[in-house]
Amino acid sequence: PQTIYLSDYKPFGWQIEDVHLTFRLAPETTRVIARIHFAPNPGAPAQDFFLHGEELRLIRAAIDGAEIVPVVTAEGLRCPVPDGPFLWEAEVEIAPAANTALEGLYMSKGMYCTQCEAEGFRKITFYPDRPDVMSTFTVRIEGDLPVLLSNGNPTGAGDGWAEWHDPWPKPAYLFALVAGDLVAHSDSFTTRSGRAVALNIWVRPGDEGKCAFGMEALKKSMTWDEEVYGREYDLDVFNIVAVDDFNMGAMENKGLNIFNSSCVLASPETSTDDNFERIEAIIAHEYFHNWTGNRITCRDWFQLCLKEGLTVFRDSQFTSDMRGPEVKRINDVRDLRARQFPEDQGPLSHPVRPESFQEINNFYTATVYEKGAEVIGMLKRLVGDDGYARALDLYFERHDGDAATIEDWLRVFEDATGRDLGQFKRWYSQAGTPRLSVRETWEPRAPASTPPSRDPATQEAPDQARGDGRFTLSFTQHTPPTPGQPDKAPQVIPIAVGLLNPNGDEVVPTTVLEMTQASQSFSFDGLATRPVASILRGFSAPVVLEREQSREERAFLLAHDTDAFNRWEASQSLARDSLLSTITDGTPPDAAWLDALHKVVTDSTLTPDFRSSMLDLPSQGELAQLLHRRGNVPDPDAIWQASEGLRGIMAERWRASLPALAEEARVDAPYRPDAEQTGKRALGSKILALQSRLDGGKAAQAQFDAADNMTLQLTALACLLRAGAGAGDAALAAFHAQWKDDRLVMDKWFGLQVACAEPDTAVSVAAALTRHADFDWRNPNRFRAVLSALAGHHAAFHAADGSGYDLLADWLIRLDAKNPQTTARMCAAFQTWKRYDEGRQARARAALERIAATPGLSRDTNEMVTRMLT
Ligand code: BAL
Ligand code: ZN
Repeated sequence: PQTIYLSDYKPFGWQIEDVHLTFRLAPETTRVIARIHFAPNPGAPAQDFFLHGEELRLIRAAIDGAEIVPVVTAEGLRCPVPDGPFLWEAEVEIAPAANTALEGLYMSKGMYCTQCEAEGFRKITFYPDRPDVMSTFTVRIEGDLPVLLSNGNPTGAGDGWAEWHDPWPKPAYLFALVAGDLVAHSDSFTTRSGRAVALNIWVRPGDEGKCAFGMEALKKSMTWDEEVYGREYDLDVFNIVAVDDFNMGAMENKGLNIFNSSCVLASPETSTDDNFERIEAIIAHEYFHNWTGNRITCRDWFQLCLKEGLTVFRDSQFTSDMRGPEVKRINDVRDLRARQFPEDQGPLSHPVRPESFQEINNFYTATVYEKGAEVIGMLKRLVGDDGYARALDLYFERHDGDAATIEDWLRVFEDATGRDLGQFKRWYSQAGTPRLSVRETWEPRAPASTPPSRDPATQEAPDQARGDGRFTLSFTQHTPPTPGQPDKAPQVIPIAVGLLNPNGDEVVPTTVLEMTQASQSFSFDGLATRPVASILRGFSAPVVLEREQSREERAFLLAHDTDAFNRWEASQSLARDSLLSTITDGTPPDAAWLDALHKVVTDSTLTPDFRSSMLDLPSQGELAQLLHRRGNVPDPDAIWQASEGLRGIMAERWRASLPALAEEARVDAPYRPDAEQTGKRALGSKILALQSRLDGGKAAQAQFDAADNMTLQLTALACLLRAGAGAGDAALAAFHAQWKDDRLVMDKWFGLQVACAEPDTAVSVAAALTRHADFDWRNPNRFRAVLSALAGHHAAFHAADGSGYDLLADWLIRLDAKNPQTTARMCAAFQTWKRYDEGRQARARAALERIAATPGLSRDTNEMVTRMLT
């Protein structure tokens, strides 16, 4: 397979003035007729005229009305063209019903829909399918279906046809078409400059009752983007369509967002609080792309983080504003550690802006998205809120209508703030998670007049804490080698620090230390007593902080830190140490930590949401990661036992408080998926899980029987399944009987059984579910429900006999022939295989080699397994 390099970029030799497409829809024989005005691109080097095209049957092609016979290959076509502007015409035939890859134009339950990002448009017609070629589109759809949609504004419709015009030049990856028997949940929005926008969420009949929440989220997003970023919507209509068969979560096509139905449809009875929050965030994300992605797009796919990192950062800001910043930050860091850290620290490691790829679909990763957002968070911290606002205003002003690069992005920050971001740019080019270690020094008598070191960062304590003491933090940074990058240079690391007095007062509020060297010290002068340092507040940089800190100090921070994230982090760190001691030498859990945690969890002055987050234990994958970093070979069974044992001890130790906590978490008002109720239910579900360890599932059964919403029903079912000994059998059957006709709820039913199974049965539970009559493996949601749940069950997936690896490999091989994109993404489950013992490694390697040896393996999956085997 061909490798594509960032350094090889060259502009396309032609510009496109306009595109006219006519679609004559038929499941097996759709005709696509294209009329495109090309003109030479004066800024491009000389080149042959080449249009991408895959799986197209060319019926006819013409230039300026004269028929031609181009040279057609599996990748596209070539032909001679005139020196000046010309009209290109082509008619092709495609078969949407046979398109199981869900890229290009395909069918989902009788409905036509498209997915063109990144390179799906070339399966629709011959075209320069690259993001830096932008044009206006006029689309005519002919088909015997009631609803015919495309991008932009509607310009005409009649019996069996509709026409659309999108006045905003866009690259082909933002093209969309939908045709089906759909109903709309409609509303409207007036932008702040007075444009009336018709809003529609289009769904299959029967789902119209599940659109209200998504519509509210859309309107909130539109208002928020106006208020916070000054961005207004720019068409007369904004359409969202829900599709059951979809590889991703959603897609930001101009004016016609297409959503995986799981990411838009919601009702209290069928969706959990987590579903509601995720739907709100994804609707916001796709809407925000209208400016960060669509109006300003990417020059090439290497710049993917330009739109994705920024848009994830923007949707995180939105969720913080809607639901509270503290728990959002905690959740984002948990997610980063669970998904991005393994990627950054394993064979799939790549920079936020990769420099080469074989299949771009394999780079829609946590690194590009989530680390890309972290990089923007660091930038904002470094330049301040005002600097960030000025830079973003300049970005929109300077680059509206452009296909831009990371260089363009950084230049607006330099121009708006006067900072040199040359070194900061390494965050985009260096892969791997930096390790940041810190040493503390306390000098009780060090008058402020004597400079402590060559560093300029000396801080003065406020008056009330004045003394002669100097506290110094000495940091060292180091980024381990990653594939293709053996040596790393120091990065700019914003380290947010606060200092507390032993009595709990904050003597130095949050201060951002800017580390630029491999080793660097920062001193705080004029202190009366040795402070306790709260370092990396708010997780101010995506690094691994290696800090030797006494348990007493961490317990102190857990109790007193004014930074909510670091309060949580102090507890996580104690939890990690406690679990690691249990795993490595059987030491019982740290009682002092459990008591300190209990104090926080029962502190009713704190929000239930935060208290619930405090009850989260480090995931088993995270513990394996940590053991590996410390030079140990993780034993998944020991990790499982220690984690389960700890939960059992928490339940016993806190037995007396659980009923009162459960009562406090009870919601009496009618269901609302807002932050307040969601926080209470989250706390309640953690308490129920502990109670279930004591009562065998009695309280959970009562909750299951009484539940009037999916959050309570599903958390109760999970507790019953985990209680074992058949405690969940009746509830599982009742749940199935109640929801067997709701495909999204049935995805939960499939996934939960695997997630809640004991390690020694989870693989057989998953295997049995793949034989269930409702296991439609061609549907990505159903496939993921079972097999991602297996991959996420640490002890089961890494079963010593290799059965977890084998089952996943069997299914990936089968799916690859139909849907390479989803297969390749799910291959990443194997990325940590080299951490484990020799037996497990041999079995994982065998599974990967079996996938690699599959005849006809897709380019997508081949690239992933090759990177993991190298
Ligand atoms: N652009 C692909 C889907 C998303 O990130 O919104
Ligand atoms: Zn996105």
